[in-house]
Amino acid sequence: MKTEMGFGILKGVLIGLILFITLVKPALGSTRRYNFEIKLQKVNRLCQEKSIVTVNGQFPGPQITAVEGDRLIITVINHVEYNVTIHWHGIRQVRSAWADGTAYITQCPIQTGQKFVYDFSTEGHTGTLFWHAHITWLRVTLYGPLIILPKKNVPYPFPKPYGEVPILLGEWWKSDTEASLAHVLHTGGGPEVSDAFTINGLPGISNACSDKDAYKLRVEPGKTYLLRLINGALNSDFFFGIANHTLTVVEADAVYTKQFETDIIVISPGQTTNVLLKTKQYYPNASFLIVAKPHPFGRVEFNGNSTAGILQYGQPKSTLPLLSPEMPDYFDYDYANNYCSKLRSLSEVKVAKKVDKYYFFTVGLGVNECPEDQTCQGLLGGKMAGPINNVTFLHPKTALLEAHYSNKSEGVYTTDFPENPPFEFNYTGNPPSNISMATRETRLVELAYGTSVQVVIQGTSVVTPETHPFHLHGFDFYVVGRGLGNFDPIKDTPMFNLVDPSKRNTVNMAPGGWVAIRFVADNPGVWLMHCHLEIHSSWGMEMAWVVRDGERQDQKLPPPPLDLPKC
Ligand SMILES: *[C@@H]1O[C@H](CO)[C@@H](O)[C@H](O)[C@H]1NC(C)=O
Ligand SMILES: *[C@@H]1O[C@H](CO)[C@@H](O)[C@H](O)[C@H]1NC(C)=O
Ligand SMILES: *[C@@H]1O[C@H](CO)[C@@H](O)[C@H](O)[C@H]1NC(C)=O
Ligand SMILES: *[C@@H]1O[C@H](CO)[C@@H](O)[C@H](O)[C@H]1NC(C)=O
Ligand SMILES: *[C@@H]1O[C@H](CO)[C@@H](O)[C@H](O)[C@H]1NC(C)=O
Ligand SMILES: *[C@@H]1O[C@H](CO)[C@@H](O)[C@H](O)[C@H]1NC(C)=O
Ligand SMILES: *[C@@H]1O[C@H](CO)[C@@H](O)[C@H](O)[C@H]1NC(C)=O
Ligand SMILES: [Cu+2]
Repeated sequence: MKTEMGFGILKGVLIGLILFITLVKPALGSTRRYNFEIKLQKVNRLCQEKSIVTVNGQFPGPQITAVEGDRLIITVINHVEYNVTIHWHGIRQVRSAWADGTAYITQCPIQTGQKFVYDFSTEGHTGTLFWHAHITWLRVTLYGPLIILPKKNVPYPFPKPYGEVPILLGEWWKSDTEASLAHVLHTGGGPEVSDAFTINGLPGISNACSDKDAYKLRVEPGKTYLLRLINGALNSDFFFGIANHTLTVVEADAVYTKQFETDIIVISPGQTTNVLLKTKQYYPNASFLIVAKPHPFGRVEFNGNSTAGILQYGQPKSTLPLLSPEMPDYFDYDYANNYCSKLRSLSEVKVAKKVDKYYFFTVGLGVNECPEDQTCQGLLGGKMAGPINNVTFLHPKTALLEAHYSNKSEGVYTTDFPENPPFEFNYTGNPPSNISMATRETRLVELAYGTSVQVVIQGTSVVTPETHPFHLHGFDFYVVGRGLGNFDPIKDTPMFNLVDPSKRNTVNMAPGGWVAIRFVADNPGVWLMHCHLEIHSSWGMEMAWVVRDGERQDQKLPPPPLDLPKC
């Protein structure tokens, strides 16, 4: 009797213990390994065969899929003549800054014949992200989805979709983008443009040589699909819509949003957006175009041609009429700005009310000096530039993170990046205003661990007002405010949304507008912040934050991996 009771108690304790362990112990993710062989591959687009740089011969590149908490170990082996790094866009790399993949910021590039193992955790992320090359313009073909599914038994905040589909928007260039970049940086003039935009690597029906050139999404009636949109284009924002279908936005940059319906979404380079697509209850007697229409970052005609795929119910019937969605005008910045204003976090969030450091960054076009032995094609006889507070970023010859870690910053970088522009002017007044030569230097901001930071990014109309999708490495930030014209701290600060602002890694502003972001610098490392329009970042529209170690052991940057490439 007594022993039986003893056993009963023991059993109870055991069950309790097991329950305790399963409930309290964080579920350890599994380890997923991928091999990325960087190699050339011949592909046919726009009626032309071209050799492109790919991962494993695939274009777009392979999808990485993980469950939140999984550890990813990705071995990148470089078989091409170019230097390569791969960035895991949107992964915060908490205490794993060495794996961020930003050339000359967190690592020296992986040179021809070398390999490097990226090793990082997906803890704290769910949703749609992507990976891409982070050196020169190689990301034109080196990009692919990075999908992180919720942990087991954690549902989406919407009914489980019938299907999930990645939709990558990109560019197709007939010319060699590396040569084109070298040329534009040498002459200092304006950039060339791509020949077509793409959906999942395909230029679409309006640019097609054959049936195979357009992306087709085959769907069943009466179902809900989750479309995972990724803007991997070098230099274009997009409007995106599907004829006769309304989309429900549920996530942006791998953070759930308050859901809202829209016919057309707006997506900038570096951004991702998840939408639900409800298909019709019947097989409609039509095919529907899936359209990505470019939305230029400046008020000049770039490549204005949309790309279109097809949403197809059941089996294709060649006689079906093709329906087009109604798209905003090419230059409709109001539509884009209103769309961005609608994004809100799903639930209430705790934005730091206390700000330790305020920064005001003017971003826009400018000019760098022309070397003496050369004539340049930019304004004032100089080279076109993209200064932030009159400083254009100069990539160092060695990795900043290594210099920081080994206390050897001298001669590599300084920590006096200006907190404000050199002087006040009417930033968004009638252009051209205040054009002057900007410097080209490696200046950073150094932050103590845990600093609460606010940055107002003020677009200027110097030369001409343009949009700038700003991406921050190492952190997500809250978009607490946005507006048109000049930021006014007295008038605008009280209007900030500290209740349910969207949290993301890339934010865009209207031409001649501003955005205010907040983040807490609780991740040690060196983190690039830059415009995700490749031409602007190549023109130096970049800066970096050095975040020092905290006091505690788990607030310190671990030593570099042994196989970290050397410069
Ligand atoms: C598509 O939308 C147009 C315009 O609203 C409408 O006339 C047409 O009937 C719709 N077609 C289908 C198949 O839903
Ligand atoms: C749009 O496409 C047409 C046909 O392919 C092409 O001739 C034209 O140059 C393209 N427009 C732009 C702005 O690239
Ligand atoms: C860099 O300096 C800090 C503070 O003086 C020191 O704790 C650390 O060990 C140094 N790191 C290296 C790699 O020398
Ligand atoms: C700045 O320029 C704009 C456009 O010319 C003008 O509307 C605005 O009044 C100016 N603001 C100030 C403070 O001068
Ligand atoms: C820029 O604006 C400031 C303030 O309005 C003015 O003092 C300065 O002369 C301007 N510089 C140029 C190059 O226009
Ligand atoms: C920007 O920097 C350059 C070089 O130091 C300087 O000549 C110029 O006056 C600066 N421009 C402004 C607007 O401060
Ligand atoms: C590749 O990177 C190394 C190390 O930074 C550098 O010395 C070399 O010039 C680079 N090669 C090219 C083609 O850019
Ligand atoms: Cu920009």
